[in-house]
Amino acid sequence: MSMNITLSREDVVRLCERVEGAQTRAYAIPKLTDEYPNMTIGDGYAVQLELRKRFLAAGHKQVGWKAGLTSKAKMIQMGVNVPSIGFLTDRMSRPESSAISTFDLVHPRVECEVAFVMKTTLQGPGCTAADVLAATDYVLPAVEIIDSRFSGFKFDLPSVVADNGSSARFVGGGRARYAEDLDLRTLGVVMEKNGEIVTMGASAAVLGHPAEAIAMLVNILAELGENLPAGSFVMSGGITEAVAVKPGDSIVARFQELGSVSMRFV
Ligand code: 0L1
Ligand code: MG
Repeated sequence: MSMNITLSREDVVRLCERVEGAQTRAYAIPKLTDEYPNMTIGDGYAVQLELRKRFLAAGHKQVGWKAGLTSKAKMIQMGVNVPSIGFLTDRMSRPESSAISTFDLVHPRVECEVAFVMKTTLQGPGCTAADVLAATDYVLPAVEIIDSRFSGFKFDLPSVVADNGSSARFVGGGRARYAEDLDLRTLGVVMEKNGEIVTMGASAAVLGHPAEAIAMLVNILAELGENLPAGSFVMSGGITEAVAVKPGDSIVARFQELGSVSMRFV
């Protein structure tokens, strides 16, 4: 992946302000490459870094990271072929079984993910799934509520990365388990919307093993000059495609061995 930055500092700040406005005031914007067709993935991460700095300066606390676009189903659904990463803050977290407002979201969709909590810091490059498992404290089931801010879901990788990988909200829950007590590759998951099964899959859909997605995330962080600190909460990416939600919908994600995570939208 090329982390080459072609945008000027002024353009990075301009695009960051555009994305920040769309995220905090919940409106759709055209994909950034309409105006900057030569934007690279590195440019996307430069905008994302600027956004992270602004949120942290405003008092948000970073709690971890998310890997995105890590399953074939997601890549096909979104028409991209490389995974992405984004940061997670305390403001995005919602309790299990809570009512989640859609008023401050653009087009929310939900994904079932395995989340990892790290006990030791990981540093790439060259991080492997085995390194990830050795550094993991425990895993737990999670639902990510993604919210691409781009009109008509028209986007490409540089735009998605700049928009922090569509990160919006997340809910961790169920039962925390030690990774060594599970076969993390073959965990089944079923998502129900309003009592009906809408999608299902197995965790191997995420790059063959969810720990592979965390290793990829650590290696992307290394390219950005960062590590994955101990204590981080990290989501490994949707096992199935994302499902749209609207006010009135209730979601239950049932994970084999890990219990379930539920929420409703208002
Ligand atoms: O969490 C993710 O898989 C990132 C998805 C980015 C694109 C989208 O909005 O679906
Ligand atoms: Mg996701």
